[in-house]
Amino acid sequence: MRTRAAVATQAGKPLEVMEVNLAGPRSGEVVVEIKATGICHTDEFTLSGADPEGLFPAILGHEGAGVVVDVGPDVTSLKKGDHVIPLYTPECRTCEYCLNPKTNLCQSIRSTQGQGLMPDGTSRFTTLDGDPILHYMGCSTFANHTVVPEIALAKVRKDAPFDKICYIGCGVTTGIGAVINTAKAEIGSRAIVFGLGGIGLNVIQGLRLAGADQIVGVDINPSKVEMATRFGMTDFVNPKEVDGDLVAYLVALTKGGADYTFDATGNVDVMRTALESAHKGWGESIIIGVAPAGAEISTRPFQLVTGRSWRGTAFGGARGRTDVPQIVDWYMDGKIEIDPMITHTMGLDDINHGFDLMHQGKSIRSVVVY
Ligand code: NAD
Ligand code: DAO
Ligand code: ZN
Repeated sequence: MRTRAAVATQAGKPLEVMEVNLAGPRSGEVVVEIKATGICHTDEFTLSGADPEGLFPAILGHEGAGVVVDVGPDVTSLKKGDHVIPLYTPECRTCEYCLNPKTNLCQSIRSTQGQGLMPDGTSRFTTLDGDPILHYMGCSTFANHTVVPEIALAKVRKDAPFDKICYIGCGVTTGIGAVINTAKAEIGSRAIVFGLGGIGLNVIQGLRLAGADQIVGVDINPSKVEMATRFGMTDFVNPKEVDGDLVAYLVALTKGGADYTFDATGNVDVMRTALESAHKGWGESIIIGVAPAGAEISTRPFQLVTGRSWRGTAFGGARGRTDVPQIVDWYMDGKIEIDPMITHTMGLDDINHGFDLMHQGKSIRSVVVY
């Protein structure tokens, strides 16, 4: 079939909206009509050329929601008409990783996904001239129709709006999951969240959901304060306005350091501040941000000797087919909010404007509606 897609032809160039060919599903694959997709910082990271694993030409996008329109042989858990959210972290439920409760990093299709290919090692997308176009993170939601392995699709309820629940495909789950699954924050915790963008705001609402007593937000952009306060931030710190040592300031503000700190900036200097502002003896610092290629983190080992620990999380530690439908329920039941974070909506033809808004720091999430 033919479909419309925004193609990343090369690093550093705007996406090109064009018609492409999409081949039918092979064994274990599903064709999804994407109804809406968020534009995430990680798409920008890859498009900019900063992602060492970025491949071109490719159809980016990994934060979508849509409807199953066709299934290939051997697909058993999905049928035409099902509503789904594609998962860049699949859940096969049979690999060594899926069987270990300590991780959500299913590895069953990891190598081909990383090469921009379906599990059989080929791509379903080609240009109208027949040249291959690569998939991205197993999702490619910047296409109106895409092919996704069955194990990388969460089936969700049909009354949930696509233009909001697409955000659960990355930002919402990553932020809330970092609190619930990775930190397992307890009621009454004190926490510090560095970076109040699309991920950090969801860490904040995750902390509110978990019953944290103090939620300190740290950002160099004070325009983030209003939204973060709405989602549960109790204290705001702009590092540019702190005289002296930021760690000492944050430790004093949290009465000895935070039980949990979260980096949602991707800046390695911020990651160090986050680790060192965690409480002596038990504070945990969770890295969510993806740092530039080749960047390294450092601290004095004595920070760890004295009981702080450094951890990381991908997709909020969520097992997508199991956890994502539950997060959609939380949204539909009013337990979490999404709507205020969708600050801009546009058609596929205007997708590059969504990237511009992100560069300018004017959006939390832009959503493309097909
Ligand atoms: P964003 O650009 O919307 O937000 C980043 C925020 O950090 C902004 O508000 C910015 O002002 C703030 N910031 C920048 N430098 C700062 C500094 N020195 N001190 C304090 N605040 C600072 O980005 P986002 O979409 O929220 O993504 C955040 C990070 O999370 C990115 O690195 C992204 O790639 C990563 N991410 C990780 C996962 C995962 O599974 N681990 C998933 C999605 C995104
Ligand atoms: O299993 O080796 C692996 C990689 C899993 C990918 C996890 C990616 C999480 C961070 C990227 C940001 C996603 C938007
Ligand atoms: Zn698995």
